[in-house]
Amino acid sequence: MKYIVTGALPYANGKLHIGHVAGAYLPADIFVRFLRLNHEDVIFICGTDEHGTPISIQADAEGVSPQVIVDRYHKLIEDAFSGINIDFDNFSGTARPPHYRLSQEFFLNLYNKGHISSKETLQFYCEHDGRFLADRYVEGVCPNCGASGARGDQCDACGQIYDTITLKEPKCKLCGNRPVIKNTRHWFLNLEGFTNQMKEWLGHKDYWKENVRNFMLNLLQLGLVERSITRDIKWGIPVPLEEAKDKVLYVWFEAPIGYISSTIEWAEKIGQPERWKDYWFDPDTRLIHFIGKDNIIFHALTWPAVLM
Ligand code: B3M
Ligand code: ZN
Repeated sequence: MKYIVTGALPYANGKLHIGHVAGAYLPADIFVRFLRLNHEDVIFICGTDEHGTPISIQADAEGVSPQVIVDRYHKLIEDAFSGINIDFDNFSGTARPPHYRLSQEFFLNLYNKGHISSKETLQFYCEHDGRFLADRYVEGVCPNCGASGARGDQCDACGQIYDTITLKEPKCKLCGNRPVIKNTRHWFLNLEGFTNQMKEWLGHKDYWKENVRNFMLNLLQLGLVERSITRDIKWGIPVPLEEAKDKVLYVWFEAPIGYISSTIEWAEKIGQPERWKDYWFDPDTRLIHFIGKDNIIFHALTWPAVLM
């Protein structure tokens, strides 16, 4: 049996801390060592997550470009992992050109198959800063559980994702002002179309942790909806459509594709450029993701749908 084991790609916006290690990486490392002791065929894949508002907010705060932040923390994180003997087969980063190309290919593929559509949406816009407030640029009270400190794209307290403008008491992260609501076009992944496949797939996951499985079953019961996968920010992978020139792909759409682009980089480094396909294209390969609890929805819903 072949195994692809991944550790969630840490954002390149700060140092690695003990919580990261205890949460996702030490368990993954133990699992990989166990598999290897049993002579299993396993690759252990990771890298840094280098896009999205976590990176651009840090860059804004320091008054440098996002690439400066990415380069600095990629190195620090990689060194920290080797310092504690967590040895990935490959440790890549999502701001590298091959990852751009692969992510755009995924987008176009889904688009051409009719799984992506666009529509005008309402988004928070800060008149003081003159920008749309994507994801972490806006904070407020979670429309689902009422926790404060919820962001535009997700609440870390309950793990839910929601329509940004449903966030209560919104405040611009940059200036603290209350944003207004403005129109802008975005592209959406139509998850409804994957309902039956997701049900069937989830039905076999009786070995998942109960909280993860219940969270997912509950989502299915509520009904899968479309999720926006583009953003009005500058730092990111351009949406590969003429009519979306000024938009980038949502970080949570492209970051998991980093598991594949990191494996491709590995195959190239070992001089067998086609070797990644042995893992990713073999239907018997077991793909095991080690993640934090606020990453559940993206690894158990959107990413599997994209792979389907
Ligand atoms: N960077 C979230 C996090 O660090 C995110 C994981 C991506 S895995 C594809 O919490
Ligand atoms: Zn919440």
